[in-house]
Amino acid sequence: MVARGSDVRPTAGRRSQRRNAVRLAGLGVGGAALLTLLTGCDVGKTFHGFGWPQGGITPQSHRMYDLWIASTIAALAVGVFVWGLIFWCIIRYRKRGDSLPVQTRFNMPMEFLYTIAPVLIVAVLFYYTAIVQTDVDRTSKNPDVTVEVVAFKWNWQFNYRDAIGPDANTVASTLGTTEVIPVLVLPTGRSIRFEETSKDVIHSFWVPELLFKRDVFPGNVRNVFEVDRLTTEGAYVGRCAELCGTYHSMMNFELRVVSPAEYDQFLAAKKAGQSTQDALTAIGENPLATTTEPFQTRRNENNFNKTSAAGVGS
Ligand SMILES: [Cu+2]
Repeated sequence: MVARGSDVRPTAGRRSQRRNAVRLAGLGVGGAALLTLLTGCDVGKTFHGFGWPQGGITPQSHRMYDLWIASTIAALAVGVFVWGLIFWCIIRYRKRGDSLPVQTRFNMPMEFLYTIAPVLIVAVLFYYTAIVQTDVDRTSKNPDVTVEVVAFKWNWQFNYRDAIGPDANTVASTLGTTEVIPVLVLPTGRSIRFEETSKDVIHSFWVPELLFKRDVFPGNVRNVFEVDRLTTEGAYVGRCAELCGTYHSMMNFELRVVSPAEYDQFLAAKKAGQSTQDALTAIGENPLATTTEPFQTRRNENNFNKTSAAGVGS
């Protein structure tokens, strides 16, 4: 029969336990110091958002970003702790002889700890995820601005509406064409509701700076989302993020964020019958998109579908 290690070297075992306790305490203090150091600076900025895009222009985008950073730090803390335990065990308990080490099976506190701890971690992550998700998905009955986003192959139409829902009236509209990128003008500081619908296939409305995109469905579907406000004036490229056909990658638009006064002036000019370009010029903005340009298909009767064109003509 093989003697248990603790039977052979009782005092050595107790010394070893004390050393382990000291090391664990050291690890805890070190981890706490590291966390303090990391939270003392802008962790997200230091580590480039841990892969999450930075520079969001809505409160919702910042809440999603904060959730990501906090989740990543929590995951890293757990990861470093587990990696530490693995390497410590590999080195500390490597084989030194034929005698069995101290056996720790059925250690109830330990078993309890590694069952409860993961459940707690998942519960906390779930709690904060549910809160942020509910917040991002929240819509209201009286947004300050409602814009209907109509997608079609392969461009966009933006309708400024006088109320929410499919029965509201369009008071002004901007339509993208092959020659002109559609510019969606919206104000800072006001709540904005986007109501999306498609004329043909599934598209996806995406402005990277919103850190959010949502599919645009055809049929009797209005996909709706809201932002509390846009925080930063400027020009932001918008894209279709759902593979919708041949020129999907060229289906760009521009979001132009202006001051509320300029927005009111722009909308008044549009209501008076001015083109989007003239209305943009009237508020001192560049009349054409500055972040992207129309895609030249270079299609004409000489290089596109020659055979059938010849057939039709004859
Ligand atoms: Cu598309």
